Amino acid sequence: PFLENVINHELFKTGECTTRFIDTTPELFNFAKRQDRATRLLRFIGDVNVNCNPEMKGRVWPAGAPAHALAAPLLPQLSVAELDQPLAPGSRSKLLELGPQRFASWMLAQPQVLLTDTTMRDAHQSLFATRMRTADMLAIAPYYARLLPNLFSLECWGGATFDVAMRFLKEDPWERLSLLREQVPNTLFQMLLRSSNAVGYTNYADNVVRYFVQQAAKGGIDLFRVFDSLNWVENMRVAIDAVREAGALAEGAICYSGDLLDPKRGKYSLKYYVAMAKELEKAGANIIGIKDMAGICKPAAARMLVKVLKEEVGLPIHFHTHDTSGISAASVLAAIEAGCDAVDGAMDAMSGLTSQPNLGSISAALLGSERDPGMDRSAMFSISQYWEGVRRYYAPFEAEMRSGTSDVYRHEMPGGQYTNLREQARSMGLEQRWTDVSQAYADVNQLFGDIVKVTPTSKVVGDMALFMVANNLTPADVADPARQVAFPESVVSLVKGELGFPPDGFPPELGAKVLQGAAPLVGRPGASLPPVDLDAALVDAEAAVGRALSEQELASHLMYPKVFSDYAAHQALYGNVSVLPTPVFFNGLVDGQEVSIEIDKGKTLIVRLQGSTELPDEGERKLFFELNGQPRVIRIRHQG
Ligand code: 3PY
Ligand code: ZN
Repeated sequence: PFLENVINHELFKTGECTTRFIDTTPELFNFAKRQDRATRLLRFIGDVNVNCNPEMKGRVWPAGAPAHALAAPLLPQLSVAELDQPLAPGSRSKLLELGPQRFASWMLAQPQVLLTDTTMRDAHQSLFATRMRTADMLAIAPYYARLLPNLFSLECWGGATFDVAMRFLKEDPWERLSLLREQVPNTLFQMLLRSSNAVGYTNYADNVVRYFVQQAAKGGIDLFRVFDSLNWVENMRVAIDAVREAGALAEGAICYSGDLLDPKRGKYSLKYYVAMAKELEKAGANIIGIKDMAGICKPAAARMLVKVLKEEVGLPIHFHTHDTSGISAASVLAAIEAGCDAVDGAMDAMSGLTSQPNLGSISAALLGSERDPGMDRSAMFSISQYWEGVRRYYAPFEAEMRSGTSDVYRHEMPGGQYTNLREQARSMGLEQRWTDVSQAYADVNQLFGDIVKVTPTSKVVGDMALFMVANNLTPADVADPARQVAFPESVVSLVKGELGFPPDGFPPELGAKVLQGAAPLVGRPGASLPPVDLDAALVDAEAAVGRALSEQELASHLMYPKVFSDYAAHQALYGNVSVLPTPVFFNGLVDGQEVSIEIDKGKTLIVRLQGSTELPDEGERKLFFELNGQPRVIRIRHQG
């Protein structure tokens, strides 16, 4: 601190100070007192109590579910001795033994269907806006490792979780990955990667995508589900190559669109899907994923698609869907009957609605069949009971959706987008016009030429739909060449080709109207983006956050520079808030409440809030805590 004061002193900076500088400048000895970890956490809790966690503003707890009265989620009953037992080898052990190629052959040779649990990624992304915190995953992780060693994979990273962890939960996605990895060394970890958009919404330079994949593989990801938001394989190659180079499993995913059973939707035909699967196989994929992000792959379509893909490509097939319609388990079972090698689902309490279908019920339904996954169903149920408790913590983030909706076949919104778009509509005062918004979404899809809708293209379709409803524009108005329309920026970017192009391009009339004479890009966007100078980016990022950064943190900066520096500033002020129990993180403490917080292995703080001054005293409130039995007063400025 002394040296810092010297270097930062105005006189020192002018270079005109003499040897008497230290003697005549007493303020050099004024050291800003660095607050210890406990004090910083108390400050955070105090801030939440006085000013509310910004994440909770405008959110309400359902009646009868007060945040502070929630019981802790129930962990499965295992003794310490049982938890100390050596772990049975699992799918990851198999991958390490065989390597990716032979592992894919091993998958093909399994008579039983292999199961992926999406609870820690897609399920909460789709049910409660991706808000699940690391602490809630970490507590159950050792039980997965012990109780379900024959699970195929845990989808626990990527997609929207990367951004949301830093932006809203103020935690480090890399730390989440490494802590989970420590607890679950035997099961494959799976992530969702948006090809050239990595875990963002924009096209990154090729070397940034490569760098991100390298870091993710080093950090513990074994299986990368790679997709492109326009199903353009050309745009997926850099990511697939990087995954292969890292020695991980590359799952090349086909985003299911249209309706195989509807002759009027001829664009997304069996021929289309087979051609794409073959391209992915040639591009180096180890597994073919069918990614039904909206949950519109009907049972007969799933059966037909899996059967044909199994005949036409030599790779294992992995089916993913969403239960928005309420009947997606039928599609999963049909896919399994047709020979699908692996399928996704979520644990009971985190399944259904816009999430994945119910893994426990799928397992039960297969009992006695030759595809029986052989899961310990009572273990699955005990893990699900834990998730039931966790889900209550996040009640204010859940959408007002109580049943499946067949309307999904009309609007085709991805499960992960549905609740978000509904909330966006609400925040724009359009909650009463949800039917108009979802109809506009379907109309925009047609205006754009019936495109694949998945992050990030789905976001553009959503932006345009909201724009049309807010401005009372009909599809005919938008298409009318004589009518001026100030298209949202994301639409201009899409039509320009900044996310790539659909195989048949965008409709030329739309291009002419949106681009107004500007030329679209030629080729894939990554080909014309110059590589990022990673050394220079590190210097910039370190300057922005004022400390040295790890390689992983550089990857965070490359994905989301502003989100990352805001997160780093929060961390500098409050420390690592991911150690707080979820109810405390979101809601603070009530008077008399006591919690224990493990800030490090074996180092636990016992925090009790005794009370606080009611009225802001000169703009501040005082909170009286007890920290490990010692009184502590924290003053928090009231933000009004
Ligand atoms: C994501 O990209 O986050 C998705 O879940 C797409 O379905
Ligand atoms: Zn999904």
